[in-house]
Amino acid sequence: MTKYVVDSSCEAVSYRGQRIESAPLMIYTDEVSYIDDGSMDIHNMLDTLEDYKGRSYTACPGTESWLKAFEGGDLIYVVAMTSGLSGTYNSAMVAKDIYLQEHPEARVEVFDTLSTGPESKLVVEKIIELDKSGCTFDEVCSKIREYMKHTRLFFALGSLHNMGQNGRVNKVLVSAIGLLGISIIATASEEGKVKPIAKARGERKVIKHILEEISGAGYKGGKLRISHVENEPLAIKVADGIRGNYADADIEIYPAGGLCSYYAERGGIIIGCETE
Ligand code: X90
Repeated sequence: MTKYVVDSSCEAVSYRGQRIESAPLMIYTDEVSYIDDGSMDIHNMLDTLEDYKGRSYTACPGTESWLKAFEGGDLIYVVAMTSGLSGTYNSAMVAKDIYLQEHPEARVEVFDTLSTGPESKLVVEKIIELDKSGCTFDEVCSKIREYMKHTRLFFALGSLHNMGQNGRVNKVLVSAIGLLGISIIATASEEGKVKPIAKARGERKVIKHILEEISGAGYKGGKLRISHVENEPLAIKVADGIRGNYADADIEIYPAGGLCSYYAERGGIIIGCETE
């Protein structure tokens, strides 16, 4: 059996009727914990953590979660979020070794997307498309490595509090964001880390920056995926802006999952797109 496996930051459970296995990350404080398995109450988590005075943390999927997702597979494609910010990829590689010892005939390929969210989603969608189109396992793997050179991630966040407290961005950057309605527009760097592009005050400027970045990156009307943290209006405005230039753009908008909601925080949007 062929299996398509992602971590929960990828926010994908199925594609064109094909089931996708998801290994959950976790968000926790000293008092509560949330497992990002599709059943968690994201709205409640955002409220709870907003009022919470102590620290909060996240944890990548453990090897057991990956092994459970691999179970029964003999051709297994794994899409893992950026190794530049998370242990997710490493943990998947450990699980791969264990799985192959028990199933030496199986094939397991783990992709480090050096990204997350909607860009990882584009990758798993492409894996499924290629696999269903009759490519061999090795062909899918080499085409995916090429495909990942032609996708990008952009995001606009109104707060970097949770990224800062977990050491995922420079502290100096954190303090300026959120004050006076200032958002940060950023991208995933080539090393899979947060690379700031601009600060902008007000939604109109945020949209302008995002549209400029997307077109500057070489987006030409292909696939574009937007996940948002309780901010569908902003996602729709960005999509409308894109459709102004590319009426037939393949765009999907959806609420962010638990892990991305925690880090992107209320109001944030994350965009993955294909580039030429
Ligand atoms: O605990 C863990 O291993 C998870 C750590 C995840 C850290 C970053 C998650 C970011 C989620 C926010 C915007 C996208 C930033 C991506 C830059 C590569 C979404």
